Amino acid sequence: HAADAHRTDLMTITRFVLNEQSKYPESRGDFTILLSHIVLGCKFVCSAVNKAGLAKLIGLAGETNIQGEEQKKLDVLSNDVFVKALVSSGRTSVLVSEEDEEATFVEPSKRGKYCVVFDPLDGSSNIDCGVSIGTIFGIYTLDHTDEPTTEDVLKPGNEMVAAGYCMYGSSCMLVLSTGTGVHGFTLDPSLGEFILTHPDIKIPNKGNIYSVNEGNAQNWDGPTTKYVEKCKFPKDGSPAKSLRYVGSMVADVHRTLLYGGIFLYPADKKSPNGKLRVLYEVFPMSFLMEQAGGQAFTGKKRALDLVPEKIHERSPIFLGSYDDVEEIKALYAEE
Ligand code: P6P
Repeated sequence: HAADAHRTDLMTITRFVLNEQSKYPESRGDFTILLSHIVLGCKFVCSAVNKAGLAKLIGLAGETNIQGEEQKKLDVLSNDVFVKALVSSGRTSVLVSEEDEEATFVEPSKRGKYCVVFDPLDGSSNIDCGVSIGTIFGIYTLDHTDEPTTEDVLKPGNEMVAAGYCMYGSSCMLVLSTGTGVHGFTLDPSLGEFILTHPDIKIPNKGNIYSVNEGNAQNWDGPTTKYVEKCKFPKDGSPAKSLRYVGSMVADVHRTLLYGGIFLYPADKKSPNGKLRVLYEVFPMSFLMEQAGGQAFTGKKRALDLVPEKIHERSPIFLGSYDDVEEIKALYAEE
């Protein structure tokens, strides 16, 4: 049984990544050290999120972040924890966070060969009502020894070497890909360890769930409108799809990854580039979807082929089951 294996085999995330990295003889364990610091950040945020209501951490910090959203104390706390953990790992040179207007350039003595882009607490507007929220991250390698610049993170998602998210919900689950499939680890609070519970996650080729904020329907373009119409009123006699929309990307993407279906945050008249951020929402989730056998599309191209020009750039995104995304690609191709 999984429980027995858990008790005796203890495949922790650190052990799992060490196994993965041992396949690369030249690896010096830098990635494993980087990941262990990301895991530390996730454990801290998980504990803080679970105590938020009690520790009066909810409520406004009185500041607004560059997205113009009111920052909640947990946002600020999570961001501080991740920045400190990543800098202290000594394995990073450039950090981009949803919470910080400018990139963070690590001081020379602590620089390493990775650049990390992350949203420390995505979906944070849901904190006060107890809806699942999460941390999303993507990892690039620094391919030079000169002074690091934002150019080192303004790279297409297809150059990411790893990506993942940690969902703080009924359980705390870290989903990770280092380019060889997608694996899910569940935090065992009694051990303080993430244990491998979902090895080699594959998304179903087709799903019967669509996930979009229908409240934006009046602003959608033709292909998105046609696609959603098709989900609700299928012409070929197939059953209508179910709508599931949490409004927290990590929760919506996690359900899509496990159950199949499609998640859409389209462009609309109000936001011509959609709402979700390329570096630390679109790219990591697209990386995971492709690694799980699904795909991710921007309405114009493969999401991972986007080349961002600004660190907080947005993009429309359609991601999930391979066949479902194919359908919306066909509608955009007709346009
Ligand atoms: P809307 C949360 O604020 C977030 O950034 C994502 O987590 C989520 O998918 C999206 O915005 C929800 O946006 O416009 O539907 O509320």
